[in-house]
Amino acid sequence: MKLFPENISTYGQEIDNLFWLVLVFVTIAFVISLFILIYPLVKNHYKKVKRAEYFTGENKKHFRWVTIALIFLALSDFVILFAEHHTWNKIEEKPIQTDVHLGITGRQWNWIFLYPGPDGKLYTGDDIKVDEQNSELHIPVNKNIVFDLRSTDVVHSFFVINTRLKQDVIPGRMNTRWFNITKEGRYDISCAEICGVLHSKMRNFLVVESEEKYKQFLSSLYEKNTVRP
Ligand SMILES: [Cu+2]
Repeated sequence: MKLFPENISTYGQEIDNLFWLVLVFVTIAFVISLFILIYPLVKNHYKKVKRAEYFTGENKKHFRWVTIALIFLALSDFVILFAEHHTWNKIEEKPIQTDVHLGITGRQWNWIFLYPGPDGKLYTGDDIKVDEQNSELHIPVNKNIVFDLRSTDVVHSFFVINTRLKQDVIPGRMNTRWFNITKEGRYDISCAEICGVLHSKMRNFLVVESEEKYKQFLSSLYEKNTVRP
């Protein structure tokens, strides 16, 4: 049985593992809480004494159980923090080598892609902007793709489920994130933050292709955007 959408990024598996770890703790806490809630209900249902008692937790015996529950929750939090530390650092920090640097901007209601122009550098005069609904973001496979995330209006969230990356984009702030995609194909880019009436239409696509095809795509993009006299 396939529970998750296909993972295509180098760090996706680590995120999935963390998901399972969190799920284990949450399930244990859920089952224990339900037991504490339901067991006395069933046990006392047929008893004559119906009055409920109120425990303030000051009694030593009661206080002990409150403390045990607290310690269990705190410990599981620490285990999760410890386990996620490495993965989160990796995703938050830029990779040592940037192969492709892009700009991605959220607006109501599509993602805007900024490619470096023929000089290969972003934020120079020849950058090319693609600002269309349902447009595709082309990137080469097996390369470190670093992108600056921004918003022009409200809070959006850049989400490519197959990469396991979800990042809020905040007006007035820039967040830099990266991924390295190991499988060619066409994937959904969505917005994971309700951002207005057409939020559900905020959909673009990630096209992962060979280096050759990516270069061809860039050349055709440059040709299209060249202003001829
Ligand atoms: Cu949005």
